[in-house]
Amino acid sequence: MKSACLAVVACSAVLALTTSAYGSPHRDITLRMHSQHRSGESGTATLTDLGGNQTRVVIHVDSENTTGDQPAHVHPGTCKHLNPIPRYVLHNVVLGRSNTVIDAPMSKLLGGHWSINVHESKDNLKRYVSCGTIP
Ligand SMILES: [Cu+2]
Repeated sequence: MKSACLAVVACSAVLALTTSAYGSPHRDITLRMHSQHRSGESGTATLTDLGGNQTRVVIHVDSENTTGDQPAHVHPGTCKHLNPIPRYVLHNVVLGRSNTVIDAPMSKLLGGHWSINVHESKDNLKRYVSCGTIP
């Protein structure tokens, strides 16, 4: 009798863990990427909850004025008050596109504490060309 009871408790615990990790994925979020320093690189970034503590980040920005690869990151802070030290490295934006899976749960990225930014080039990282605050 006692062992049957323990088995039920164990199963419930496993079920609870599974549900919290994978059971209720967040909806996709699309945010605006704003052009900075007259770059003309505005567009969107879309976050997709992949479960398992992973999130896909897809950037689409206007690439008319760009050449070459542009570094992109998730930084702590809002676009207005950006911490310059990146927390998650995204694939370079090439012709206005970047698509990266990062090891961060979507729940961690929500709440206005993080921003996605694009830099002009690896040789001119200081010039930010596009930014969007994750709502
Ligand atoms: Cu950056």
